Amino acid sequence: MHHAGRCAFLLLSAALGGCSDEAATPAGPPEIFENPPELAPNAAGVHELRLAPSEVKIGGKRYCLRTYNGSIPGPTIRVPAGADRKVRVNLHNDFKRSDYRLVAGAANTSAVTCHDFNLTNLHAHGTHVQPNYATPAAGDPCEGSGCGPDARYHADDVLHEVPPGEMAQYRWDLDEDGPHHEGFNWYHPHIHGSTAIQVTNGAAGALVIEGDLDEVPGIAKAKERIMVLGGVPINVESTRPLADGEACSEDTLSANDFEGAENDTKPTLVSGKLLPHIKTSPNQVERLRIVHAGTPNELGMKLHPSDDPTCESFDVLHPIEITQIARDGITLPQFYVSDTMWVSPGYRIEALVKMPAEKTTLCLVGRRPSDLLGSLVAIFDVDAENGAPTETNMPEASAVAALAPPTTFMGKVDGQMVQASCESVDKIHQKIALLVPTPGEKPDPEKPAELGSCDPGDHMHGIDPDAPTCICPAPNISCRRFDDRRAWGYRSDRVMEVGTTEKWEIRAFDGHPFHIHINPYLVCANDSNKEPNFPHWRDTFWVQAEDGPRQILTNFRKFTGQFVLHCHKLNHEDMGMMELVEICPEGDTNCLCQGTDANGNCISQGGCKAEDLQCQFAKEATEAYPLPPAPNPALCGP
Ligand SMILES: [Cu+2]
Repeated sequence: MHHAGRCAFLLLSAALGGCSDEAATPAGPPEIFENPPELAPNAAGVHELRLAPSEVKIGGKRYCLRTYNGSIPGPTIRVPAGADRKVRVNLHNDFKRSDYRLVAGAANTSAVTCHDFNLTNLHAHGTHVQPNYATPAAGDPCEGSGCGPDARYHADDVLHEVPPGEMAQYRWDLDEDGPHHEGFNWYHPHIHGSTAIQVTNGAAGALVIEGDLDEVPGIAKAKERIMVLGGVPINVESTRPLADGEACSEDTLSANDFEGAENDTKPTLVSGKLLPHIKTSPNQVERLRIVHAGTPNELGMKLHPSDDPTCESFDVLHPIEITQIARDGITLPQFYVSDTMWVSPGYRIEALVKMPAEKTTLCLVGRRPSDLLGSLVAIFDVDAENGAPTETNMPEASAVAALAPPTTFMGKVDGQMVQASCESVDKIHQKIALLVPTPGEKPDPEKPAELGSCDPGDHMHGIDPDAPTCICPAPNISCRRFDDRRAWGYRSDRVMEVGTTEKWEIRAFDGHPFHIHINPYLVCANDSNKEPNFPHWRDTFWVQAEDGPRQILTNFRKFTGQFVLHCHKLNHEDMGMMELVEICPEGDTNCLCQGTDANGNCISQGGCKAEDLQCQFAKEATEAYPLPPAPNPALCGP
């Protein structure tokens, strides 16, 4: 066996030794992994979620964080199998007042904005439901406070805002467009500018939608582990644990600085615990249900055997094979077997691992760009003393594949109903570039020396008359920021007709997890070194520069309205790496506009307002990407 010490580095290209961050190593006895508590609905069938400052212990220290129901992660919402399921959630914002803070990125072309870190709302990530309001159900109007117009519930409405002291009533009608795919999803706040701070405080929880997959032999009795990976910035200078005797309140929040949300060296918490031990038995089939509820970096996770119970050293050359059966809450059409699980922010991975037959230790190690040697994330204690295994057989691949949604489907492509698949649709309907860099010199706008409180009156989020035309702000989608598009008064950034299928090409500078709400999309065959290469359905996937353009097939089913697509590095999203998407009713040509110009004329897909020169440069820069756009003296001067 080849062993590596905690901070050893083996000079073998394939063998990076383990190295756990001593600063993040918990003091005292090891923590034992537990699934997060489950949130039972109240007598009226409502799940009550309260966002509030709460005292939480991490690694033996007390922190005051924004949490759901007092714990990190938030409680699991589990929806049993069934038909016509309507999941009700009342979200209470138990903060008392606003807390405006600066949001600014490290890149010197990033704008400085001011957002209320205590403003919130709720996103049901992975659900296919109405994007704005739930369809009225006879005899079940929304009553009391927190309802939308016409006594309607909010559905997966991330454009709604819930200020301090207020609440909102959500209802996710899972089976409105046919039986909802079963799988592992999650919920979290989604307020532009304040998402990263709230989620990296631990405000996120699992949303389990049950179904036929849960009955498959080999899965039904496997040990279910709900692993919400979070990154509270306990390693960052601006994060302040509670002092002895200090109470947690909205005046003593521990992690309240965007710098912490952006930090890429945060230790990875597993369902709120630092380096927990997972007690299991020889031959046990483990069902790992993993969500990356942190930001910004992807994690390459491996399971290394060790013969020392604390993983001081482990066998780097022989990681255990991991069988992935679902991604993003959707069953895969075939098993994806790999020794590495690449988990990006927003991802869900459902994986099965059969534990070794003998008493041993398995070390779950995560690697990321800022931590190539990797850090221990969790330890599996495999020991017969933990009881008899509940399942020792893996499921049949065919039994799982039979439950995967088909990768060929009836779709309306360019006005024709066809058998749509990645192969059958050739035309690229839209191109999206994640973070277009600006060619040549970058400006260095005045940056605050440190982040902190701000006055929203000083940051009106309007059009900046001094903004240079031929610069792509950082970060951006197709060279534009969400905030700038709103300031210019575009109603939406991308408009599609309901029931249509389009092929999109996504490119990235650097690497970014691309997420669309409401409708999953088909990721086409590819040669990624991190992901399944066969076509499969996703709602978030990592696009990196070295892979070149990646193709997806969209399928905007059933629901009309507005929602968003964005980078799931939540700090990027908060800085403007997001677009407003609108799905229009069939034949509604007035809707198929991004907005109207000064004369009331429709601005069609990809168009710009005449006076919006930045939009015109952005279009040229996106079309040319990855090359720089051709010089355009009319826009950019000589
Ligand atoms: Cu990004």
